Amino acid sequence: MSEVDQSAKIPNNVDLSHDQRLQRALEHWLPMYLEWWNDMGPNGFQTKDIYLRTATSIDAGGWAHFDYIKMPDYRWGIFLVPHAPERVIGFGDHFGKPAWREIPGEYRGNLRRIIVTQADTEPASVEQQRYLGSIAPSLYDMRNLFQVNVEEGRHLWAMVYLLFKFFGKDGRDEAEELLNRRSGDADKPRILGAFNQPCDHWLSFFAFTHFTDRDGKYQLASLAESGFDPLAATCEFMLTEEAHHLFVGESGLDRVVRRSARLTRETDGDPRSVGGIDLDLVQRTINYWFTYSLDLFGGEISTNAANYFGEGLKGRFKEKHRYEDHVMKEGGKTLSVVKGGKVVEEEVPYRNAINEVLREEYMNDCERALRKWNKTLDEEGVTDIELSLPSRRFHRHQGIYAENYFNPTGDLITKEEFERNVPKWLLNDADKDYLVSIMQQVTEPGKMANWIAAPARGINGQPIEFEYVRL
Ligand code: BYC
Ligand code: FE
Ligand code: FE
Repeated sequence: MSEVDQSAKIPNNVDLSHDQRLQRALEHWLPMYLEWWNDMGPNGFQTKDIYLRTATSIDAGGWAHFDYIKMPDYRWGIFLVPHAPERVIGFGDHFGKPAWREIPGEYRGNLRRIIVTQADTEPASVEQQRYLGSIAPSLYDMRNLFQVNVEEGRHLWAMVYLLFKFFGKDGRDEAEELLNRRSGDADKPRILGAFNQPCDHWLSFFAFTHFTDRDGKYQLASLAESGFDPLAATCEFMLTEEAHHLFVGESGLDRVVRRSARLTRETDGDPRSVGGIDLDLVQRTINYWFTYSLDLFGGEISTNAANYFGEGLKGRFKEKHRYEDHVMKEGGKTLSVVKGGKVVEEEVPYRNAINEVLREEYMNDCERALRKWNKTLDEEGVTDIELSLPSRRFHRHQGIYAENYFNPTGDLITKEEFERNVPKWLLNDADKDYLVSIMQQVTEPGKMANWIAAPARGINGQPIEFEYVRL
């Protein structure tokens, strides 16, 4: 692994200049990527100066540089965290053997699938968020949106690098397809469900960056354990950027909760009368994005997942530190399954339940955030309302619960009962209309829309009233 080459057309620390074929291939893809960015990236702000951070190094301390730039001039680069040459595979059937620097032939198909699936989510999220700039609640928030967008673009680069370097013609074809699929398109949709759902307002944006980017954190962390070392190294660096996306989501929802609580109190329970957001609507948004994000972990019982683990391709969250047995050939995991119209416990072989192991890590993390938001409600003097996460069985489209209907508490119900309650349980069209009606762009530095509280502090030590976007 060499130093970061900043002068190159594509900044990188993978010695691109010594691999002419790969460099040419990526430079050939660059204009196609830019065309996609201009068509599908943030709408209406491409010529504005935005106060953005750019990854410039892999040093934990000073890895990013902040400055005003125009988004299309962002330096999308390729950065891998350097790994010791003696790194070994940390789990599965090859536990303890040297990590792979090249693709093991027998796992080429599975690795390609994992990498393409990961890659596909990155541009999808940019597409989903492309109209949010023009209804941003502040310049601070607008800047954060664009920061997330350029970094998701970089995450696409991270995956496309792997496709070009290790998968030959197949990789080049996949890289082009990544720019051809479109979020929500009936004919060529993005691969995973959540990435085809609309994200038309900032409540969804914050819930998406909180819940859906958080799936990203857990998936990337499991891939950072991979025995295929280049995948591990690139995912490890992506996690550095991901922390900010999660901050945007979690703190954004916290600010909405704070403001909603205050307005609820001030208006005697009718925050909508002053253009605020009621806490029921916040709850429906949580229910919606949390459940679509649960689907992103795949089926509870999955041979794909068992294979990925056994083959050493995809580990568990913090595999080394949180687990003792890294092979897990024996043993099982108890799941709640639906049998004969009832929810009953059943043990399944552990490796087959590995998606559920990761999903549970994720759910605990989501619970932590819920406790924080409920504390915020408390601080604002709202004590009769609590936000909560719905059951993992509620509103699922993947896995063993997808065939049945459940209420948010996780009890089996009929289809009719479910459908009757959808407007109460899930973000819906009327909610969308209301939210879009109250979200008008706020352009005065430091000022916030009425439906959201100010953040605790600005970005990179700048004050909140800093001009984060020069309009
Ligand atoms: N929607 O064995 P199963 C991020 C498919 S987010 C649609 O149950 P498996 C980001 C599955 O593909 C992180 N289809 O699941 C966040 C399979 O299809 P085929 C993204 C789904 O394979 C915000 C079938 O159902 N990274 O980075 O064990 C902004 C049966 O699959 C869904 C990754 O996902 C779904 N939700 O696990 C920007 C990591 N779920 O083969 C970025 C790589 C499953 O029958 N991906 N299916 O056609 C993986 O590790 C796995 O593919 C999954 C699925 C965990 C997603
Ligand atoms: Fe990402
Ligand atoms: Fe992200």
